[in-house]
Amino acid sequence: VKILFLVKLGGSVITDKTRTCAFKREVVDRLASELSYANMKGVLVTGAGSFGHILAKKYKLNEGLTTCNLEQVYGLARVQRDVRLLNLKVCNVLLKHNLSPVSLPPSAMVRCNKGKITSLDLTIFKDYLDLGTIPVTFGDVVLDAARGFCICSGDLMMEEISRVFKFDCAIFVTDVDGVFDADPKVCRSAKLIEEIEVDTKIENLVREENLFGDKKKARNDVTGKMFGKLKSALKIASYGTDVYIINGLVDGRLKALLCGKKVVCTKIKAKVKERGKREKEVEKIT
Ligand code: IP8
Repeated sequence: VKILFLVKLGGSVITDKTRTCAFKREVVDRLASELSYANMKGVLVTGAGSFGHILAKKYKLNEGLTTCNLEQVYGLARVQRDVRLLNLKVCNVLLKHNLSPVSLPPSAMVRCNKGKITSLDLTIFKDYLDLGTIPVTFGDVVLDAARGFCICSGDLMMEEISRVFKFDCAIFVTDVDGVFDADPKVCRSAKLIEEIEVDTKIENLVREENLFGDKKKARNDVTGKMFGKLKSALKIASYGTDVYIINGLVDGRLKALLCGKKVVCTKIKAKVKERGKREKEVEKIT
């Protein structure tokens, strides 16, 4: 039976985060060739990078609808357009590599309440998978019952999809080798954590000397953007799927992992009880 993957191409890998709407075509082209080489079967998620985060911050979209709403609504429309554009750019590259991506925008499929997904018809993903396509969804701005709208990140989509589907493996393709015990950009002796158990407390991963008495601040500083990712990864692992955080800027690493080889990465081991229950094929959705 073919292995079923859930892969997120992070915004920092597929875009230049310092410039608005800067697409890293060469990197995406290489990653697409790696997916194609491995004949990847599964679902893809694209992060927003500089196609989403810069304007989302400008228009304060993470706060939902506030008083200056007309400007915000315009901002919402721009960000939705931009993240869709990025997703289609990725799909274009995938098509060139003979893959069959189908773009599925959360703005048209997802409803949230206070930032949590309350409705998403995942049978659409299943049916597109069964057709032999690669469903490709992404971080987006979606409707929210309490806040008008909210940001639905690619990580949140990863969590929701893997809560219902049973994937064999989830991969976060990032711009670092994995999770470190200290900030590798600041601390020269920072060590890559190769394996994390599903019930690990994130603050226990941080080295004692980095805590400075303020655990919360320290763990944010240390793991940076990785903190949120790790939370998502632990949740996905708790649903019974092994999760890998890998560096997509290193040639061949994604391909090797998709082909079942051992690579430099952080692996978050799935909850054994859940893994035992897991079927090899997509679970029947009721
Ligand atoms: O890059 C964020 O998605 P992410 C989506 O997966 C927007 O965190 C609209 C900023």
